[in-house]
Amino acid sequence: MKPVSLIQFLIEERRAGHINAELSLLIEVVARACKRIAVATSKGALGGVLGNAGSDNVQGEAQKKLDVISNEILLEANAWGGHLAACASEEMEDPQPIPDMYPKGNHLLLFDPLDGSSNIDVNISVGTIFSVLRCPEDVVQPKVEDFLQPGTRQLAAGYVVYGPATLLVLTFGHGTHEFTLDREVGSFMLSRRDIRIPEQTGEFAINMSNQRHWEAPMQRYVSELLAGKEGPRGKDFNMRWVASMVADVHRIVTRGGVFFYPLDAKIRAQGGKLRLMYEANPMAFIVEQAGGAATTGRERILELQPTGLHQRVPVFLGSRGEVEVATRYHREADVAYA
Ligand code: P6P
Repeated sequence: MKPVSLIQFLIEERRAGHINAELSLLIEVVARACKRIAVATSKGALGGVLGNAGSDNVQGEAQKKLDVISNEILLEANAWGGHLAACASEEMEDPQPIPDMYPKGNHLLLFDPLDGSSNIDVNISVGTIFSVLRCPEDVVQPKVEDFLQPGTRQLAAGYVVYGPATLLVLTFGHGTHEFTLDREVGSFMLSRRDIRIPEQTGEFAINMSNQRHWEAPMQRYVSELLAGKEGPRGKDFNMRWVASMVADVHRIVTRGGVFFYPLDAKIRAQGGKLRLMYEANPMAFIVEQAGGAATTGRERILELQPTGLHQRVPVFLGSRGEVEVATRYHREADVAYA
């Protein structure tokens, strides 16, 4: 079968009425920017871009040089095309409007330009996560509140994982699809159409070092997994934790599994570790479109009404069967202690 490029796929999606020309252009621009990020991250020490930038982001986290570079690449690529009204990024406190010298479009783009960047200096896969919303009618200078739309309103979501291969995983709400970067040609080529995440799994991902801080239902759920065949689950489980959400989620999208970043006593005040608008929502959209599930342990992530651009939430996502068990345990505990 003739290989399908991202451009051809986007034309197919336009003909199917799933996307319009402006959204198609937006995805092309983001994909092209991510190819530049892939080049920057692949230089390693030779590029003089490892290590910290000497600044902190809005989360108070030390920014890596590549965080700043990746953010700039995405902003610059998206400024002039006329497909966006504004961008929001993990690396910027406030939304960045499209400069007045350029035409404005009807979309809002949110992104974590380089998720997992603490792994860069040790050469472990990192990635870009992005989410696309519609700009509210008649809004020319979008403000924070114009971005605060539930995840069910996303028009598109995707991530690019910079690993041994550079892969783009994308959804418009009509399935989840994977594209592999053909470096010789410079094109993303469709490598998996309509991905399905297995409903059951024997593999979980969580940072076990936080175990003593977890809520009781999380303690119960994970201890049952660790009890294996002899325990109440009656089977052994394997564990993985890359500490790069894009890499962990891509493994789950590829072979199934379940990912947890639960509330714990250390981060309760912040509401969680991962950010709703440009990490949890796009990943939840991608995973649900592949037949998986995504909750906070209590609610469906995509239905949350955001209260802040950098709001954090607990994240349970992946194989539907395991997300449902862990979520049930949390809901039962809430009722028991209500
Ligand atoms: P921890 C990376 O910093 C990140 O935001 C996600 O990519 C990743 O899943 C998580 O934090 C790792 O957190 O606490 O294990 O370092």
